[in-house]
Amino acid sequence: MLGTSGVGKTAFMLGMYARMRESINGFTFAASDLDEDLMLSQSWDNLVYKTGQERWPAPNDDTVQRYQFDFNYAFDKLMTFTWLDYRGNALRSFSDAQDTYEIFNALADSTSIFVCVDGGLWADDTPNQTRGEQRDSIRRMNYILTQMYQQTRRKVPIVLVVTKCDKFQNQPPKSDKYDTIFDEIRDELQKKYFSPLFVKNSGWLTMVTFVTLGSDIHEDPDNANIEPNEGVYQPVAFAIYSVFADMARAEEATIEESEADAADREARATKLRDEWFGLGSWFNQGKINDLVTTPDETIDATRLESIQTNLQEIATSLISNSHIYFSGERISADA
Ligand SMILES: Nc1nc2c(ncn2[C@@H]2O[C@H](COP(=O)(O)OP(=O)(O)OP(=O)(O)O)[C@@H](O)[C@H]2O)c(=O)[nH]1
Ligand SMILES: [Mg+2]
Repeated sequence: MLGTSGVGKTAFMLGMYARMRESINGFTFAASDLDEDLMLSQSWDNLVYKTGQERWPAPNDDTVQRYQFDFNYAFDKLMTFTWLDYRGNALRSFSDAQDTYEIFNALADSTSIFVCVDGGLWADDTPNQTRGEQRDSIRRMNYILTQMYQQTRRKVPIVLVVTKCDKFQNQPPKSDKYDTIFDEIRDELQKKYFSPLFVKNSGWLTMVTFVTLGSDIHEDPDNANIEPNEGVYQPVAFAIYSVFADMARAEEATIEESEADAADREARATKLRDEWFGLGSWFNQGKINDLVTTPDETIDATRLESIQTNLQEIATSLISNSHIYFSGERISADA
C-alpha cells in the first residue's frame, strides 16, 4: 500500500476487514492471529460506536504493522497474504529511516500494490493548498513506482484506490462529456495522474476503485454512520484474483509442456518401430519402452480446475462490476 499520511490507509484496511468478516457470497477474511483479529475488531468498534475524534484510528507511528490475513471460501483457506500498514510520512522520509527501508523492501517483494489517492482532491471545498499537497503526494508515488519497476522489472497488478469518495460523490462532473464524476475521475487518473499505467501495450494491469467508510462522513466525520462501500474489499479481491490467475497460467504451461513432451516421445517411438525394415519394435524395444512409459511426475489436472473455479467465483462474486484495465484497455475479470 502506498499513500501519504492522512490519506485513509488504516481506515480503509479496517473497513476491508470488517466488511469481509461479515462474509460476501461465501468469502471471508480472518486475521491468522487471534490477537490481531481482536485488535482490528476493537479499532473497528471504536469507529462504529464512538463519536468525536476518538473514533478514528490514531496516525501510525514508525513501527511498520504487518497483518496476516487468511482468505477463505466456505471456511476453507484459499490463500494467506500479508497487509502492511505504516505511517504515510515514511514515504517522505529519507531512505535511512528504518521503516522507510522496510516499506521499500516489502514493496519490491509484493504481489500487488494499492496506491491510495485522497478523494479530497476532487471535492469542491478542498482548499487549494491541500489540493497542491495531494498532487505532490501523487507525484511522489509515481516516483516510487518508477524506482520500484526499474529495480525489480516486475509489473505487479496496481490498484488505484481513491479514498474518502463521500467527499465528492454528490458533485456533478465538471465536463458534460461524462455521465458521473466517477467517470471523470477515472479518466483523469488515466490521462493525467497515472498515465504510465495506461500506456498501450505496456502490460500494466490496473484497477481503479473508490472507497468510503460511509456516505455522510464528509458532513460529520465525528458522528456520521459508518457503512463502507464495496470499494473496501474489491482491491484485495483483485489482488487475490491476480495471484490465482498467475497460478493458473503456470499450471497451464506445465500441462502444455507435458502434452508436447508426450507427443514428441510418441513420434520418436513410432520412428524407432519403423526402423530395421519393420523389425524396429523388436530391435529397439528397450528404447521404445523408455519412451512410452509415462514419466513419474503425473499432471494434476484437478489442481488447474480448482484454481479456475476459485478464479471464476472471485470474478463473479467480488469484482464483476469493477474497472480493470490491461495496457489501458478496460477488461472484464469474468469474461
Ligand atoms: N470523509 C472521509 N474521511 C475519512 C474516511 N476515512 C478516513 N477519513 C479521515 O481521514 C483521517 C485519516 O485516516 P487514516 O486511516 O488514519 O489515514 P492514514 O493514511 O492511515 O494516516 P497515517 O497513519 O498517518 O499514514 C481519519 O482520521 C478521518 O478523519 C472516509 O471514508 N471518508
Ligand atoms: Mg494509519
